[in-house]
Amino acid sequence: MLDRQARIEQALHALLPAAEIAPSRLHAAMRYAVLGGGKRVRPLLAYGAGELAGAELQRVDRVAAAVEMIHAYSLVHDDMPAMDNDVLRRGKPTVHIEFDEATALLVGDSLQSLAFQVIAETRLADDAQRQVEMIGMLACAGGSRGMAGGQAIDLAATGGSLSVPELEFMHIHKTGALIRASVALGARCGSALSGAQLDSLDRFSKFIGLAFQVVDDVLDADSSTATLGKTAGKDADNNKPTYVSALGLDRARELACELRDDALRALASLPEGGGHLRELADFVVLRKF
Ligand code: GRG
Repeated sequence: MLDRQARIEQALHALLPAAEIAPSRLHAAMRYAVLGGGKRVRPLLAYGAGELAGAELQRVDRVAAAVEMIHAYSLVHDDMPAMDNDVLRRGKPTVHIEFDEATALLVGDSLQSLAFQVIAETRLADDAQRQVEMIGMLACAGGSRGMAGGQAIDLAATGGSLSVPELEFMHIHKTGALIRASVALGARCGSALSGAQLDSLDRFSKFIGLAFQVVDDVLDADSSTATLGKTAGKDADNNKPTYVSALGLDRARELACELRDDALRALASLPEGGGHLRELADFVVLRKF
């Protein structure tokens, strides 16, 4: 993990425009939003899936950077006053606090565009048609049928209550879609996996995406701001429906472990039993921040 986290840091550093290049303030803010923070879960998943597919690491660097850029953009916009209105992210002031709201909007816009540039401008798959499909997959994952749609459902649900299936539907989109795309894109940088194995990977990523969100809800209820590097307890303060409000803390913790076990079962038919993705499944469920 440390090796891959260092690798993605380096790739992001190289792919983001230098702060000295005009418009400097926007470029500085993009680098502030992306570099030197975060667990890099989505890139780690892309590297894990790429490894199973026999992908060249330089190719996976690009999809790992692209999914992290989309993720970072979503955090910047989510933190803005019109959405979650938060002042702390990854242990430092949010982008609209450190810079200003207009810059934060542009940071998100620019990171989203850059993500697509990064996966479109060099060869990432042996077959050009496959690369076009990969670009389409990322577009779907980030859009109204994916992450942005999930965020819209989340905003509409605030202050009300959701059943567990409704919560699941929201999170499959809001958090799950990008996690699923991270695995799918990493795997498509190589060509060693069969269609059935790609389907198994997809099942893995759906379970792990949901597990990720259940744990996120548990940590928000059960951890401190200092440990999380973002404001803790916000879900309850904002009256947001979560797995903890629907199931209670203990059952939510159990559910996360059940989803991890489902995810591990989905890996059974893959080379090395899923390799590093097995360890990442544990990391997602056992993480403390
Ligand atoms: C603004 C279009 C748009 C979407 C926002 C992802 C998201 C949708 C909002 C973030 C709010 C949130 C707390 C979502 C729950 C799960 C999640 C994405 C947590 C943060 O991801 P981590 O834990 O963060 O991977 P780091 O900082 O480690 O990268």
